[in-house]
Amino acid sequence: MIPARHAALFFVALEDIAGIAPFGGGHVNDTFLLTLTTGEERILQRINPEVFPDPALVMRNLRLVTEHLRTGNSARADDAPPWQPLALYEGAGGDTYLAEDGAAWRLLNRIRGGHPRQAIGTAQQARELGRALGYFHRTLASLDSALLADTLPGFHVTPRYLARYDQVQTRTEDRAGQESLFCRQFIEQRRATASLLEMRRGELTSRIIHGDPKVANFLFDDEGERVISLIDLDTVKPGLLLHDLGDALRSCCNPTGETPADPERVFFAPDLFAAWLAGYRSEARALLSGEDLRLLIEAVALIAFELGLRFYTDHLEGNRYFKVTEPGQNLRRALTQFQLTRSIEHQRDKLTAIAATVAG
Ligand code: GN1
Ligand code: MG
Repeated sequence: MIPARHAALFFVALEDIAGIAPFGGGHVNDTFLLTLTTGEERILQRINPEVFPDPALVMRNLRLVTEHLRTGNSARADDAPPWQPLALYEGAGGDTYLAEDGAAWRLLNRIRGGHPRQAIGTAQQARELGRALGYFHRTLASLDSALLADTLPGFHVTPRYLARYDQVQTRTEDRAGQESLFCRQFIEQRRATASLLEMRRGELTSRIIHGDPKVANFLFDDEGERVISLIDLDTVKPGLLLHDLGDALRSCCNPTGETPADPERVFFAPDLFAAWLAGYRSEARALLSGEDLRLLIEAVALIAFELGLRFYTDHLEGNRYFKVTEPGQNLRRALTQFQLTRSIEHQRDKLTAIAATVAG
């Protein structure tokens, strides 16, 4: 991998650079904050080729999507703050990325006054997250999904992750210990549910989805209450709306975040669920079908389970996919998602009743 400073020179002149520093908490790509001598800030990013085998396709999707979000003319609700779209900068020869040894480097705007959160705590914030994803879906519903490539084939196909887990767990030694035992039992008990969304795919709504609408990818304004942007568009591609709703809700309704001090205490908050769903429906009511709504709770539990399975498999494989900063981190991330799955399962009836009321 070339140094970030070297990549930056594809986009800006050396004398215009005041500093470059690692930035953000992404698990997959390498991200840097580039500060110019004018004081302006940009986001410099290297797309991880181990995860995205064809970064050129990622960049093509990104160009189409950012352009559509900028010009798609989709009004936000009257009381919503202006949406701040992501934008790409051109580099040498007008290209939007530097190809380097299978990877791609790109330069994006830093959203002014935008602040990420790792978790949220109030119903108002949950409602804002729901509204923002609803706005995003509604705006991209007018972009022809056939124009977008599938940059990560099989991304939310849970049985595929299960098959990978099955391969890995037979040949790893690192599966002793209480926590690992818990994970293995947890996975076995839910094996049969893994194909739920795949089996029903034909009956569910397909649209352009974000693919990774976790809390940390929404930017809040300076006061921390209103969402002004949605970042990390690498996984935007055609998919099931329920993939996005499942992922957004498993993240939004977990007030302890993805790396709590004690995974045992993780729970799924019904009040945040109700607020999120009301916010989403205020922007995108027409997109969801009755069948989508009927499977909503199962989808949230499934995406939480899927992410736990991905983290645990990566732990067994030696953390090759998700970056870690300390040993055992992917195991703890897995325990967190499994605990969350269990909390959703325990509250199934209550959550179903909430969904029926909000959607009714
Ligand atoms: C990964 O790279 P990052 O942190 O934006 C992952 C998502 C997970 C998320 C969990 C391409 O996203 O699927 O839900 O971590 N992205 C990819 O934090 O695998
Ligand atoms: Mg991501």
